[in-house]
Amino acid sequence: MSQKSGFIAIIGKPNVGKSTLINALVGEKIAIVSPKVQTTRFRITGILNEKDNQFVFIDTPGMHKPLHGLGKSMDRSAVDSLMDADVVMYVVDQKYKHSDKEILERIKEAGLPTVLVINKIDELPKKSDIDEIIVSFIQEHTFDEVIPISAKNSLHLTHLKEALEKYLFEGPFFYPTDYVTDQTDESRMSEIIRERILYYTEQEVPHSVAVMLESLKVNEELKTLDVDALIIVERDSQKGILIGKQGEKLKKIGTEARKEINKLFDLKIHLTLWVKVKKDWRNDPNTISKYGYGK
Ligand SMILES: Nc1nc2c(ncn2[C@@H]2O[C@H](COP(=O)(O)OP(=O)(O)O)[C@@H](O)[C@H]2O)c(=O)[nH]1
Ligand SMILES: [Mg+2]
Repeated sequence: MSQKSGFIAIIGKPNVGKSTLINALVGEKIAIVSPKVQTTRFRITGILNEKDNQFVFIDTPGMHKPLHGLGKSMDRSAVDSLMDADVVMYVVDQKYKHSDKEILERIKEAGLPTVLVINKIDELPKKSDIDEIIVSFIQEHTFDEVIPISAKNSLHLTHLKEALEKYLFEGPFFYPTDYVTDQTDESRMSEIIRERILYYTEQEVPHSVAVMLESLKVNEELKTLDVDALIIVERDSQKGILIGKQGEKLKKIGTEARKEINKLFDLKIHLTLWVKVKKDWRNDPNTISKYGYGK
């Protein structure tokens, strides 16, 4: 049998479960997940090798109407992913709405085969609820396949992979078979820290936060990796919220992030978090790209 591979763009509105899906497909945390919108800020690839197939999934920030510079760069990265893709998964978690129209038109313009993925079916009590969602979409748009799944419970993912396999191309693999992502370890670590921040903060704080690793040093004596991470917020008040009473919150964020990183990379890190205020960084193109979100 010959090798087949392809790029699969995961497109959809914020919060439909795109990042949960890429993690479930690859079987490892590639992209962070949260109930808050705009969790994913840049395009992330997740690589799955199975038999003679290499699936390169591209997770994207959700398509939405951008309000600031960071939002614009996020929206662009979703559109760009269409240009690289061989097939698109359009992920939804509810019936067709007018706001789906614009996104579906962009996909149509790209001329790519499109699989409609109905996610979160674990939350739907009746099979007829799934059917209603399917009908609402196929009345409005032509899809090549329709697959209901639950990314959270890994339900029907085999079915989904079989559907996608048809759109892979014969040829050599794009990535070595031991790669799960093209993100750097540093990027994955700072994302895990950001995920913990999203978990423990509310309202405007999650959207105002950026995380950057300042230094990584191997401590030969203790056989640990010493990591300094800088958390950037937009206002003094946000810095206060993040640190919490007597540093309680920041400590919790640090402890949980460290555990998660230790587990994921199978190493012992010693993590120190710093918080800095940089006013209005989300509208500063230089800062956006410096923090790894732009091009
Ligand atoms: N019940 C249920 N929740 C899900 C499922 N997939 C994702 N979620 C939840 O939906 C929220 C958004 O998920 P995320 O993957 O960050 O969405 P994204 O913005 O599209 O990347 C999180 O709270 C997930 O736990 C699913 O299959 N079932
Ligand atoms: Mg996401």
